[in-house]
Amino acid sequence: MALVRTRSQAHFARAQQVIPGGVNSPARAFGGVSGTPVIMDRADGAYLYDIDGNRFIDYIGSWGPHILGHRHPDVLNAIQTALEKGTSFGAPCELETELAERVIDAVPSIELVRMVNSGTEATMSAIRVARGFTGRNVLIKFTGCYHGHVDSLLVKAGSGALTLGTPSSPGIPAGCTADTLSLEYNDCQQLEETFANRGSEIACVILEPVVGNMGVVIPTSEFLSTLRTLCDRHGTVLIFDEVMTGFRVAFGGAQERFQIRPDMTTLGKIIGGGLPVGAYGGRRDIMSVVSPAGPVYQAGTLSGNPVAMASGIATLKTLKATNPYPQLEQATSQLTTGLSALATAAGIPHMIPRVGSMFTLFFNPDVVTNHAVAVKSDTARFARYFHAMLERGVYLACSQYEANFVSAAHSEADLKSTLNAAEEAFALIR
Ligand code: HOZ
Repeated sequence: MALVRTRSQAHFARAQQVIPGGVNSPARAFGGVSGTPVIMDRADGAYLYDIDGNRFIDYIGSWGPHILGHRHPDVLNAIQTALEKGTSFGAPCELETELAERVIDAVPSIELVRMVNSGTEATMSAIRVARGFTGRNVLIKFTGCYHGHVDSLLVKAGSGALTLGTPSSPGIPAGCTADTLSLEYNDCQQLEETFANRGSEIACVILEPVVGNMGVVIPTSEFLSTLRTLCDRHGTVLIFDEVMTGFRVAFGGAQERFQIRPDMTTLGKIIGGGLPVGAYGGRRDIMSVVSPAGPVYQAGTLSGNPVAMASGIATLKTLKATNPYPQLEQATSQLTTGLSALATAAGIPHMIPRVGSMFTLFFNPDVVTNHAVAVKSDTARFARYFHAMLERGVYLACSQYEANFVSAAHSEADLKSTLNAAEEAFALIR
């Protein structure tokens, strides 16, 4: 029997009257899979509940923040306690220093850190700081990586931009992107050549050290070490955008997992525990140029917001105390191994890159190492798979070019139900 979603559909029609495309972020619009989005009512643990009363096993976790599952009691308690004391002071508070200390403790390459409100703000500010520090303008990014909707970074971008076929956006003056070079991920030769030609002009290189925004793409160790070497050689600031991977692929992020020390790091998602928090930080000499310590300006009315800080602190505290990472690794590996066996049995060409608890099922027989390979995926088959899983109560990222996330709240039974759903879905889409 088909899932009843009449209330969701009616509400989406209403939302479209007052919100562009009916959504507040394009990645949610089901643009890559067609149909109408599910309108959510509440969440708990590993589940989302929509306004029609359907329950879904959630593999998005709000696009990454909910590594502990929804409504973790420690996080809720911390938010409630902070709320009692006020929602925003517009003045320093103790909580922002505590979260900064916890971030620095977990990520040794970060010596000073500034709190902001989103990943976009974090990357935008990090780029400004790198340019201010080096006195150079050129930046390198990688095609298919997404670093939020920053003008200079919305060039050949991933995530919703890639899904909706607008990887570079109108509304951005050519001048904003004139100094942005977009290279192919994992291509060491192209990187070497670019540095050989323009090394002295390059302020920074920014990358997702595991890509989540063209689906999960794993860096080669040669790629990461080449980046480090070239940046050192040319005095270029190496920025790891760990908005998605920070506290996700290891407590200390991808830099801990791969043992590469960037000069700057951007964070978001998990450090807010589900409330809006971003952060950027790095070497003391670089971060010392940030105002008011130095001349590079960056500010925010709600930055360091006490409720958001409390949520982030509780999340990091719980992650440190419970160390769910081995369990997440095991559960996600069990899930992706199971999915791969079922897809193979159904004769469906696929690849499932996984790092820790992030994974993407690509309907693509080739190893996805970069954007050029990722876009060869069978997105029509993905759309059919997505809807077959949704019908069976499994809520996946609604694009081939996104990561899925397993949380500490996903049980053995949830994984089993997901695999049962996938077996039926694969039979329908082969
Ligand atoms: N940029 C996020 C996924 N890669 C999407 C955020 C959202 O739409 O909620």
